[in-house]
Amino acid sequence: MTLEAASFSDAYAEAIEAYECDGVVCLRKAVSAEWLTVIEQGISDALSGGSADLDIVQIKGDTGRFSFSSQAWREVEPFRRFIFESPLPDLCWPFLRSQTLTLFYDFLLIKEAGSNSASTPWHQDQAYYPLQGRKIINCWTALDPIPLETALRFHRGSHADGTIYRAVNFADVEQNYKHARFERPVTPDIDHDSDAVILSAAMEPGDMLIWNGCTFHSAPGNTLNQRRAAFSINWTGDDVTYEDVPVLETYRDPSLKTGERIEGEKFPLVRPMVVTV
Ligand SMILES: O=C(O)CCC(=O)C(=O)O
Repeated sequence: MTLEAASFSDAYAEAIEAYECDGVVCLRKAVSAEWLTVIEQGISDALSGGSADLDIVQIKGDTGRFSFSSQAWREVEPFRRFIFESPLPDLCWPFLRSQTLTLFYDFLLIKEAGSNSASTPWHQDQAYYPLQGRKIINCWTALDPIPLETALRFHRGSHADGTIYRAVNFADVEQNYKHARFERPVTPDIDHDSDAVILSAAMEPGDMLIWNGCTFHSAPGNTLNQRRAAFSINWTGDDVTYEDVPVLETYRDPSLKTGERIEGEKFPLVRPMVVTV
């Protein structure tokens, strides 16, 4: 699934095809060193009180913590700059094959060295969202070298039929997720499915994974002696509508009704730009 960025313009169409076929693609050197510095400034701001929605978790027995924050762009200026002023929107937009590009939310995830237990179970992002539609992507930029031991894993092609499975509880997969929708099928046992093809790629800072909201993925904890951080942006396209169901506050906009397009103050339309005269 990896793609070297050497002849980027030729490879771009192939990357979109790979994304559509596999449900995930890795773009090498997608974010420049200058923009990575801006993101690091955002992390520093977020961790020093700039982001209200910041969780810092220390699991018993681990030496390192893991931290995560979503919708921080609303308060953290460097994140806002990266999302709205960098080449990022134009890089991501074609993957949606959409007339529009809407920012759903940003997500910062830092697994410190020794956050061994901070694993991420198999899940589909869209299982947690109050959204209907197929044009939903997660664009996940590595901020540190990420070797295969701590890399994300993807079940190739698992996005293809658009089935949304029941959301799992990240803290304990044996327990029900608090907003689980019991009418949905349970998450398949991918680790014991001999037909499942698992894609994974070691990454360098600035490499970006793009995956579909229905693609199953998981990740191990960080057993290494180095930080493993990523900043991801979740975008939606022109077929996506809101569904007024119980979800986490970060994904909710109480001003929206079921069936409405999700653009608004919380989920801004980024392309095409709205020009006011
Ligand atoms: O990097 C990880 O450990 C998990 C990331 C993830 O699953 C996500 O952002 O949806």
